[in-house]
Amino acid sequence: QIFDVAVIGATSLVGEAVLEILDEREFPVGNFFAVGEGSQVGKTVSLGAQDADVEDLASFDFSKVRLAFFASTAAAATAHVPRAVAAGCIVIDGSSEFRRDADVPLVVPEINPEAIAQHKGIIASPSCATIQLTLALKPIRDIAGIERINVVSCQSVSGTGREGVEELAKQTADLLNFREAQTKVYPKQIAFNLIPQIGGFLDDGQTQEEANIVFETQKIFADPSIQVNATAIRVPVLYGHSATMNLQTKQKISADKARECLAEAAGITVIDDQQNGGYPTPASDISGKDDVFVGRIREDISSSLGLNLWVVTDNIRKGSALNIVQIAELLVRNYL
Ligand code: 2RA
Repeated sequence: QIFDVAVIGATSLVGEAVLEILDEREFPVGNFFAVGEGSQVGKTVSLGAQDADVEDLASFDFSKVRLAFFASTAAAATAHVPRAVAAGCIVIDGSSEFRRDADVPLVVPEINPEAIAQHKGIIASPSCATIQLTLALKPIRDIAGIERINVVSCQSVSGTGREGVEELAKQTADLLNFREAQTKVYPKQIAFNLIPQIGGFLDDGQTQEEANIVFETQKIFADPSIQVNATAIRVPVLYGHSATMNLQTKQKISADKARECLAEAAGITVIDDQQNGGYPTPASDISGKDDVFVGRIREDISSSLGLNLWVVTDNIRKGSALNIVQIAELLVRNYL
C-alpha cells in the first residue's frame, strides 16, 4: 500500500530532513506535495526522484493526501491542521500547538507507540528537548523507577530554525571582524554567549520551553507523578541539543547497571569511556545520526538514589524529523 503525502514547511530545516528521511527509510509514498508559506512558495524540493514545487499552504487542498507532515510554525499548524483533518487527512504535527490536547497522542515511538491508536486525526511529536530526555530515561525508569528529574537542556540555534543558524553565524563573523553584532532572533547576543531563556516567561517564572519539557515528559510516560525541574538554555552551537540530567530513582541503580541498560536500549548509543574525550558532544559526534547519545553516566555522590547523565542528540533528526517519520511508519504499519 502506498500513501499520498504532503510535507508542510518543506523548505524548513525539519521539513528538508523529513523529505530526506522519508526517502532514506523508503516510506511508501505515492503522490508527494510540498507545501509552504511566503517566500517558500514556488521553490523546488525533492523527495527521492520526485520533484515538487512548493504550493501555498493558504490554498492547499488537503483532500489530495492521506498523510500531512507538519514541519511548520505553531501558527501555521493552528491555522491549517484543523482544515487538513476536516479534509480526511491524518496529521503528524511537529509543532507545539496540539501537544497539550487530551485528544492528541504525543508519541515517541520507542516509548509509547500504543498511544497512536487513540488519535482523532492529529498525532503530535514532542519537543526535541523532551524526546532526548525521555528516551534516555526509559530504560532506567523500566528498571529502577523515576521519582524526580532535574534537567538543564542546552539547545542549539537550529532548534529555532534557519533564522537561528543564520543569526549565530552572522554574529560570530561580525564580532570576529570587530563589527557590532545585530540581535534579531534572540533576546540577547547568542554568539560567544549563553541565553537562559527559550520561549516567553510564564507567571510561575518558568519559560515556555521549560514548562513544555515538564508537561511532555509526564504525558509521554502517562505518569503525572514524575517530578521534573527543567532549565532551558540557548547555546551557541549550530546543531545538536545537549542536556545534563540528574535523576532521583525509586530504587538504587548503579552507574554500571545504568550504562548496561542504556547500551541495550533501542535508539541509544552510549559513549562513556571516562577518559579525555570519552563522551558525546554536539559538534563532533552526533550530527546527522539517528540515536540519542549518552555519556558521563555516574552516581550522584550527594544522594544514594541519584544518577547523572549527559545526553546529546541531533535535534533536527531524532529530535524532530526522524521522530515524525517513525510515527508515520507505525501508523501505516499498524493502523491504516
Ligand atoms: C527549540 N526545542 O530548540 C525548541 C523547539 N524546536 O527552540
